[in-house]
Amino acid sequence: MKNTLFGLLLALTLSSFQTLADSPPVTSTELTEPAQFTGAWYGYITMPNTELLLIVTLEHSDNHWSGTFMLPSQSATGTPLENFSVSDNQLAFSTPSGSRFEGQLDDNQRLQGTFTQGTVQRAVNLGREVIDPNATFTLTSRWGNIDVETFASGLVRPWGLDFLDNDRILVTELPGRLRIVEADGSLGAPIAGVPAVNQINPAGLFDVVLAPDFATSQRIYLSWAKPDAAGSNAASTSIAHARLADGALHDFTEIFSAYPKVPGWHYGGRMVFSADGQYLFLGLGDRGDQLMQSQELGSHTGTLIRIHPDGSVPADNPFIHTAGALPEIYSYGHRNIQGLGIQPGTNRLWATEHGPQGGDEVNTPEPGKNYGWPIITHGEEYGGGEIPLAVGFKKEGMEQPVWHWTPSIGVSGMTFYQGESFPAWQGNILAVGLRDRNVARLEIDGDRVIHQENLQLKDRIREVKVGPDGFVYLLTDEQGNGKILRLRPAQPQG
Ligand SMILES: [Ca+2]
Repeated sequence: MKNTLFGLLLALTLSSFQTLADSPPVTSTELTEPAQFTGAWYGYITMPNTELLLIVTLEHSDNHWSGTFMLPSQSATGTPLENFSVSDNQLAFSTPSGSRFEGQLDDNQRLQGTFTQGTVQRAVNLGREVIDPNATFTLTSRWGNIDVETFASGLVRPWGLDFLDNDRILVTELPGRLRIVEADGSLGAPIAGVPAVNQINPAGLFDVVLAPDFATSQRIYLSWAKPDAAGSNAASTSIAHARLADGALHDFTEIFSAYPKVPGWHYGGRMVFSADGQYLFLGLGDRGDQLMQSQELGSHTGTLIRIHPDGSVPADNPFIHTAGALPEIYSYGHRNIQGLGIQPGTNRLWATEHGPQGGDEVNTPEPGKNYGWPIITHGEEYGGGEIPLAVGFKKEGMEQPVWHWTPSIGVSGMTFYQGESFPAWQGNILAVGLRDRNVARLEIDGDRVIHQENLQLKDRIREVKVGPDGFVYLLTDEQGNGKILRLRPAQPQG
C-alpha cells in the first residue's frame, strides 16, 4: 500500500517532466460564472507519512479551460492539466500521467474533492487562501507539541551548517556558496574565496565545520566536489581549511582530496571533529558505479577517513602499515555516508549511511572494520531486485548496522541531542530523511537503538544540528526556497 501511494507521489512528480499530449476536447457547459473557478487554489494533499502543498491554477478563456498544478518543493513550473469537465459547481481535470481530480465548490468557496490514481484515492481540499510555505506549524510528539518555525529561507539546496556564535549560522549551498545567516534569519552575501565545485550528479559544496580552536584561529573547514580539471566530469570529495574574516576566506589550504577522481555520484561529504579536536572524520561514498571499490583499500571510494586538522595522517590509523592501502582510511564498505555525530559521554563516532532501496543504516564505525557494502545490505536495487553483488544481510568479517530503515527514509544528516529545550531527548540521535521528510528520533541504550519516534515535516530534510540555544535546526533540500527550520517547544496558546 505504501509503495502504491509513493508511486502516486512519484507519478505526480514525474508528470512534471512529461510533455503534454494533445488534449482531448474540453467538455464545458455554458457557465453562468466561470470566474468562480478561475485563479489559484491552494491545499495540501494528504499522504500516509506527509502532506504536500498542491497549487492548482485554472484559467478560462474562449469557453476553454486550462490549468497547471505544482508541488512547490519539487518543481518550479507547473504541470499542465487537461481533460476538463466543468459545470456550474462541479469541476474535474486530469494530469498528463492519468491522475484525476473530481470535486465541487462548497458553501465556503472551497474546492473539495478526490484525487484518483489507479485504485488510490485521496481527499483534496483546495481553498483560495494563499498558503505561506514559511508559516510556523505545530507537530505533536511524545513529549509535547513542537513549533516548526522558518528561521531562514531563500537558500538553494542548503547542505551543511555550523554555529558561528550564539546568534549566527554558517551555511553552505550545494551550487557552491557559503553564507552567514544573521540572528534575524537574513542571509548574508556569498563569502568570497569558496573553491569552484563540480555540480554534476548533483554535487558541489558540501559541509562546513568550525575548527575546534575557531575562537582564536577563525579557521573553518569546507568539503566539496573538486573537479579533476576545469570542465572535467571527474571529481572527488576534498577538504580545505581557511580563515574567515571580513566576509571572505583567507589562506585557503587544501588538506585532503579523495583518490581517485572519477565521474559519478555518491560523494559523501559530511565532516565531524572528534570530541578532543585531534581528529577530523570525513564520510565518503561509492561513487555510484564503482561499488566494489568500497571493498578496496587502494581507493578512498566508499570509506570513512580520519586525518589530523592539518591534514596529516594519524600514526594509529588502522591501515597505515598495510601494503597498498591508503593511510587515511579508518573504516570501509560504506555506500554513502551522509551524517556523522559524536555521542556525548562516550565520545564515540556514529554515522548514517544512505542505503539503496531499503537498507538506510546507522553504524558506529570502528577502526579497520568492514561495513559490508556492496556485499551485504538490507536493501535492494531501486525499482526492485537484488543488489547484483550482494550475498544477503550477513557475512563473516562484515559489520551489521546498529539500526536500519527498510524501507528507506532517505537518510541524510544526524546529530545527538544535547540541550535544555528538549530535556527528554538528551543523548538521542536525531536523523533526518529526505524521502520521508522527517526527523527520526532514536533512543539509545549502549550501542542499541531501543525506540524510534517519527517527527513528520513537510520538506525533504538534508541536515540537522542542535543550536547553542538547545533548539533543533534543520536544512530543507529545496532548489527554490531552501530553508533553515527551527524546532522549539510549542508556545502556549495565548
Ligand atoms: Ca553496511
